[in-house]
Amino acid sequence: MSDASIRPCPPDLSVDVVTIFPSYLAPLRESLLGKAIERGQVRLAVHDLRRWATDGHRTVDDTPYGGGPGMVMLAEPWARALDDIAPPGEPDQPRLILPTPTGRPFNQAVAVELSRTPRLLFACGRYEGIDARVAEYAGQRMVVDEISLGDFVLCGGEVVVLAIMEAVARLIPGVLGNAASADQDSFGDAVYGLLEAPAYTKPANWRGLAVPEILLSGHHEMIAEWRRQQSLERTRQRRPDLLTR
Ligand code: J9N
Repeated sequence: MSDASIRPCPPDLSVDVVTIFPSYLAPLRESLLGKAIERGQVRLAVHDLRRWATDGHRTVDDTPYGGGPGMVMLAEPWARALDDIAPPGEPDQPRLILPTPTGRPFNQAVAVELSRTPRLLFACGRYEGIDARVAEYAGQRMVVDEISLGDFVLCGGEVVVLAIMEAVARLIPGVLGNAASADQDSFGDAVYGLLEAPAYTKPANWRGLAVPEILLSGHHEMIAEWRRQQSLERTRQRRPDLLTR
């Protein structure tokens, strides 16, 4: 058998991140995702957008047409980055994730969807966003997904990538210590159904605060019923929107 036929297994998930702050993404190599990268189960490449700048000053932004505050990221460095990472005409194009406060809201269903996508390419915008033609250009050959982490404003997409990748990584079978796929369903229930009941551990009395008696009783049926009650009450108080859906 020739050496050429001996090759490592391809990763389950391949992730590219383009940013002007590559060190901001260092936490991606920690913890469970870091271990998956070390095992070769996940491939991660973080790229500095300035590598694809076209001038000596490594400029990646300019003033907005139509006026207004702040700067808009130039289309050309982004297009060069996309063309290098995912050359046009090549099969198996990644899904392009664009973090933006104007995107579709991120939630557990989106995390599940992304965990089943073999190749993700995150484009971290800063300032007042990326020239809108970049999404149009990428859309000519890849699925473009503009995603919001919630109704608040961040300075850039880097923290969004950290959050999305943590949510996605724990759903990849074998990335989590225990059976990730089994966990997926119960966590799905917790997120889409009701909020979880409060949790307690030893000691039963701590600084004058007691664990609810029922949890010490050993009556599994009644405990389940109590938890259900707590879930309902919490959800009614904190997330009534979950009950009307
Ligand atoms: N949900 C969300 C995303 C953002 C971003 S992405 C790039 C700049 C700001 N803020 N809030």
